Amino acid sequence: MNRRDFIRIGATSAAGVAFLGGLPTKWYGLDADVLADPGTGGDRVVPTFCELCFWKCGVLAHVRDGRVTKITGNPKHPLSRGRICPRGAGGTGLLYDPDRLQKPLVRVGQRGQQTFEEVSWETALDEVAERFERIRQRHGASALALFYHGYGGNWMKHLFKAYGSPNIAAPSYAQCRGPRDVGFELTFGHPVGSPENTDMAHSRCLVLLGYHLGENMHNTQVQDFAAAIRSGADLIVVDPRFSVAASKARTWLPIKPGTDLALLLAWMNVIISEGRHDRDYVERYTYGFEQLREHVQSFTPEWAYARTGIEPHVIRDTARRMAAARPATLVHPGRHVTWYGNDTQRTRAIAMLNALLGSWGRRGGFYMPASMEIPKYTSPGYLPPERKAADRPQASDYPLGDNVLAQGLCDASITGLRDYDLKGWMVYGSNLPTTLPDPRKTYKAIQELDFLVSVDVLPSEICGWSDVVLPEATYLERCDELHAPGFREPFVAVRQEVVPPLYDSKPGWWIARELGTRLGLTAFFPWKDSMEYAKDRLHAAGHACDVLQRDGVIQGEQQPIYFEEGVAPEFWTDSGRIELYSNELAQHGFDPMPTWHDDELEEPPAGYYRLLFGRAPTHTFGRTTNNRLLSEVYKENEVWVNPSVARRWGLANGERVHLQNQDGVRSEFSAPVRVTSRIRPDAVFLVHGYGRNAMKLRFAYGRGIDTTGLITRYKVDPIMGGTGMNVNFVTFVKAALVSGEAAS
Ligand SMILES: Nc1nc2c(c(=O)[nH]1)N[C@H]1C(S)=C(S)[C@@H](COP(=O)(O)OP(=O)(O)OC[C@H]3O[C@@H](n4cnc5c(=O)[nH]c(N)nc54)[C@H](O)[C@@H]3O)O[C@H]1N2
Ligand SMILES: Nc1nc2c(c(=O)[nH]1)N[C@H]1C(S)=C(S)[C@@H](COP(=O)(O)OP(=O)(O)OC[C@H]3O[C@@H](n4cnc5c(=O)[nH]c(N)nc54)[C@H](O)[C@@H]3O)O[C@H]1N2
Ligand code: SF4
Ligand SMILES: [Mo]
Repeated sequence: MNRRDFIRIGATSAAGVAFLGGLPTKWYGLDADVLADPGTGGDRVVPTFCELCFWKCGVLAHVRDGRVTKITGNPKHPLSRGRICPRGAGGTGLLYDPDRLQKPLVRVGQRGQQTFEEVSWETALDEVAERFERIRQRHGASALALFYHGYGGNWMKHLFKAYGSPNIAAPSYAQCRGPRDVGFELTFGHPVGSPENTDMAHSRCLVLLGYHLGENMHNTQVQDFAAAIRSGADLIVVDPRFSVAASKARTWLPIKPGTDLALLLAWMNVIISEGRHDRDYVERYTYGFEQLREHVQSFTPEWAYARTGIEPHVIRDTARRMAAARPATLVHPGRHVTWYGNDTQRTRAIAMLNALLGSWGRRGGFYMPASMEIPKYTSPGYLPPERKAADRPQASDYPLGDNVLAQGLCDASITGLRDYDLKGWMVYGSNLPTTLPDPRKTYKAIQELDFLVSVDVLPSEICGWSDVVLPEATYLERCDELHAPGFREPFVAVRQEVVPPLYDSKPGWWIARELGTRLGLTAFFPWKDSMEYAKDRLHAAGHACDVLQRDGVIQGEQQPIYFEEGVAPEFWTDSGRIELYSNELAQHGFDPMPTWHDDELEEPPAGYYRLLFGRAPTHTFGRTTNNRLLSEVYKENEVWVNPSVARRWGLANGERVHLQNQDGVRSEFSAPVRVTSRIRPDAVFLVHGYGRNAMKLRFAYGRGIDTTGLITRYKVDPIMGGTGMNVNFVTFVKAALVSGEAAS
């Protein structure tokens, strides 16, 4: 396979978009048969799982002469089924990235100046352990925080729990999917999880609100989406932007940004007032239907039209189509849902709409995941931490936030904002300056820290600000914790070393164990290496390790996954039923049923446009922007601008602009304008992950615009503490007018 082949997998052009015909829309449907596998040709093939994003697809890494030459999908692995997305195929671009961290680094200049000295692992680990101990002695273990993302983070979590810190946070909660899982738990007593328990392949009607599959490339989701389209599912896509998914839809609803809740309420109004809900299901399983019926009475399609811009007859028509296909109708819960600060209520409305359609637990709706029982490794129990997490102003804030809030830990590192200050951070696989909203605050917090250590594979922004940088081996060079999630079919998968670590990089488990030993936590790390650890767990479950190592995955027996197959309908809510009305929310002073509040949505000031962002199919935000292989296809983001707006500003297609937000913050770098009627005139759109300013990322540096820098405002979800980030407005500054900007 040559360097360009991998991007063609499944690519065809969009069809059936009469009113916007001719717009190029690349579609990665992940069809298995487009690219014939040329075979192993004598290569050594090692099964493992991917880490280019967090879906954890099973892959087969082909090795020749000690080099990984090719990565393909593992046909035996349920999350890939033999296919992978373009990013996964480009994993060698990370393994052989010439900018990789090679040796442990200790800062020599001022923080943020990005000047370091290479040291031995002994020196680096001693330094980290000593600094941690110093902080613990002065302020307690709770003064240390861990931020993490990615599967190797499990080792660091174990280390921090053993050390006794409660301050462990992943931005993939409060900056990503937290509100959705809380909204679904409040309703069904069950989160959606990852992989999502959506039965999309069998849906006869599929509704996507912003969830932009085809650009968002979570493998199995995209495959199931393609399957639904192939089998003629009625697809309704709600997005202010004509996304790739919208290009596949029978109906695209170009909603006014931030008004999805109004649309959802109107859909419920139509379905209930026309008696189209699943009466039997609602009667048997739900709590509060009468209250809901009354509640949605005033939310008519005419009422919603004034908010959403979607015409009443379209709202009625789409509601009727959803009802006609029930229970095989799936209103997808989405994933990155921290948008406007009312996100738990919006996703709860999605959950409730599904409940009215009877789709939870039903084929074509939501299946009930099954998982393989793999006992935990027996190590000493963690002692409860001395203090609560530092992430909230008061313990009673965000009462339903069941994870630690990353932005809250950042605040707690700024003197005087919390009742105790954090003094040291470890950051594993998370690039906080491009991830947490309002990076001005992130930098302030970092400057106030006594100590910051990062564990990374590339010299990202966070590394540039660290005191010690520990170079981790990439996923192709290390073994990790076993993966046995809830899914359609139970399975357990292994990540194993494909090639030995390059340079002086080390796997996360080793780093955690070495630090643990230095911190007096040897009892928590009794295993020799992660393979021994994995074998121990597998044996306890009665599985053979050699089979797992050979195949990459062991499948369990297929179990029933729908109510109609005999799965007992169980809802872990207070009432034991699906809660359309939530007493729990009412007790905490929140709306027991989602309600629209006209005053909550701010309008853009004159001359400003709402800043929206999303994904590109060949990149995982900033994680891959330095990957030369993946950047062959897409090396810089563009500012999507509606033609009417471009005309008003005299912007030509391809002309470079900076964006400047409502607080006067201007993007450090510029990006080309893409004039397109695929975006509403009240918003602009960018792919997130560009505009990197870490100097040692020699490829990504300075390409495109960083969305996070422009997100100086965010709206916190009062229910669970997620940070709604779609609340910033930007205007254009032509690059030609910015002094010092070279024309390019
Ligand atoms: N403005 C804005 N902010 C966002 C989003 C957005 O769309 N716009 N999206 C949000 C979402 S959905 C999420 S999930 C979060 C994610 O944000 P983060 O938690 O920051 O996750 P990543 O961006 O994946 O983290 C990338 C870091 O991990 C490093 N890395 C990559 N592979 C490895 C590895 O194997 N080991 C180690 N140790 N490090 C590795 C990379 O070099 C990089 O420094 O961001 C959120 N923040
Ligand atoms: N290729 C690729 N795939 C990925 C990732 C990646 O980085 N790259 N990241 C993974 C991760 S961590 C996550 S969480 C998911 C995120 O993937 P999603 O959950 O699909 O993404 P979001 O970033 O929330 O949504 C972006 C879409 O929402 C639309 N949108 C913005 N505002 C509104 C609004 O008010 N209403 C509606 N209806 N739509 C709106 C945008 O136009 C855009 O199309 O993707 C995953 N998959
Ligand atoms: S969806 Fe793509 S990048 Fe993510 S794990 Fe799967 S192959 Fe890797
Ligand atoms: Mo995410």
